[in-house]
Amino acid sequence: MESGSDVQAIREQVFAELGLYQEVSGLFDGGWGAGAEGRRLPVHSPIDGARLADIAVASGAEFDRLIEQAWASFREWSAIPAPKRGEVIRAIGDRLRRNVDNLGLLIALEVGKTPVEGRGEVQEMIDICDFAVGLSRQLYGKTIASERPNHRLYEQWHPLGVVGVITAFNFPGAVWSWNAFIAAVIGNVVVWKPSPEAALTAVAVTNVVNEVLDEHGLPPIFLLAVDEAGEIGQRMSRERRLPLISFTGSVPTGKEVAAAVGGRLGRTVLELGGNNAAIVTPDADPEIALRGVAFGALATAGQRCTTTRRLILHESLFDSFLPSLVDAFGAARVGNPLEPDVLVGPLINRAAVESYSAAIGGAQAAGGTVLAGNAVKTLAGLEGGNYVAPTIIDGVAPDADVVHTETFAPILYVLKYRSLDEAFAIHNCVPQGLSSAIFSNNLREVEAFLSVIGGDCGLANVNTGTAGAEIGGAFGGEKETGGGRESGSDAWKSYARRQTVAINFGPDLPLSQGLTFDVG
Ligand code: UN1
Repeated sequence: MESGSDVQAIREQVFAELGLYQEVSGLFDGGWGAGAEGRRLPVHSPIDGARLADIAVASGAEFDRLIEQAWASFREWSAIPAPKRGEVIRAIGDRLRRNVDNLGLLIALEVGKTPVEGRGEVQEMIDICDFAVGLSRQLYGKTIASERPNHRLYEQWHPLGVVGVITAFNFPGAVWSWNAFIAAVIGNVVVWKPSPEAALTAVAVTNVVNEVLDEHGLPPIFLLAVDEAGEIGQRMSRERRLPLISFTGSVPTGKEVAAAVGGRLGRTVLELGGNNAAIVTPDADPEIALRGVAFGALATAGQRCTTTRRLILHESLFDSFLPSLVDAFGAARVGNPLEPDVLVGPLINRAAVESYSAAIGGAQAAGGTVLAGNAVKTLAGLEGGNYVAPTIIDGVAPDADVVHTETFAPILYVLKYRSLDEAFAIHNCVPQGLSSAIFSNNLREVEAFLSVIGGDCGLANVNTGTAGAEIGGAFGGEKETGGGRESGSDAWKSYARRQTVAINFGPDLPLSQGLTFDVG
């Protein structure tokens, strides 16, 4: 093993740079302190199973105090003019720039991404800071022409207060930042409950961002509560002092969150499962399609919400495109992601490996043929890691249960189509609706895909894959993906309350709709 790929050596270097220890606190409410109940969350690297750290988790009482601190911070933070809040987020972006390599490596260690992808994730955090800085001067409300004389009618946007953000393991920093930095420039305070599988990154990020706030003499606005199970998340869903819960994770848990938050008429931003397809037509550029599908299916070892899970391939391409794709899957090196030429790192845990095997078994039982992969790998020196071979399965019906289920692993189902209408029907027959792609240089095919009867997802890509969205667009999807939008465009409105203001500056009281109401 090369020294640059040694988990322990990199752990030591990254821990020293980021100020992490073997034992860290998982509760930040302005200071680091947790563990009244003595519970510890062990953090293991999926690369080799090594124990990276132990995180002291928050108790219920500690969480309660944290919510009080959050509202105290809100009173101070929301009183600062938005462009000044933007300046603070700019400083946070600069601090993230300084830490881009170390945070990227920490993400690699904790969730098994390649350092390139880990760094890319931190770059997404930096990008959203830049977006949020600009937004801090663009929180526009509309002015509306009033039907009454001497009246002014306009909208203004206020922060909601304290918003809860619950994140998944696969983007342990970026997805929080899409929510947190946008919410913050509007004037909100953020309480974060990260996935137990990626809580160390959350500790490190919380440390970095609050250092900046502290240096500016500002209150803590990015609070953290790590839990090893679901208790804190459930509390957050029920907590009336959290007017918004932004949740990223599975459809079943998302339904529970929606029910609990909806039951108290709170707001949600839901980013749930994806089951994304790429349509490759005879008019596709084969090289671009090959690379786009391979990146979409294999990046982050198939553990993105945006991963390409279904390839909808024209019948004429089964003898040309498909063999090239099988070769590309076979050539993608699986292994220690810290090694330079590895493209596919480990899955997050043993349960994910079991889901991988179960899905392949289910696909075979449904008539599928394995064209590539279908192997759980034990790698020398990395026996505690969770490695699987990228898999392609042909011949399963598009409506088979296994094809409708999101399995967080590098498994691609190939589905045959003849007419474009059939391709769209296959595309839209799954319950999820996050990301979609078509590879074609045919304008008619592309525009049909982008029309109402085409793809039904929140994200539509043409000649680029389903994964790898930029932060500038609104990110999210339809159907069981939950309908939420995060990140760019006008997604910020989810974190704000709209107030329609009517001002009468005249000497009379004219009523709307021309009513008269003379009392005397
Ligand atoms: C996710 O998997 O939840 O579009 C987010 C992408 C990344 C974000 C994925 N920028 O693939």
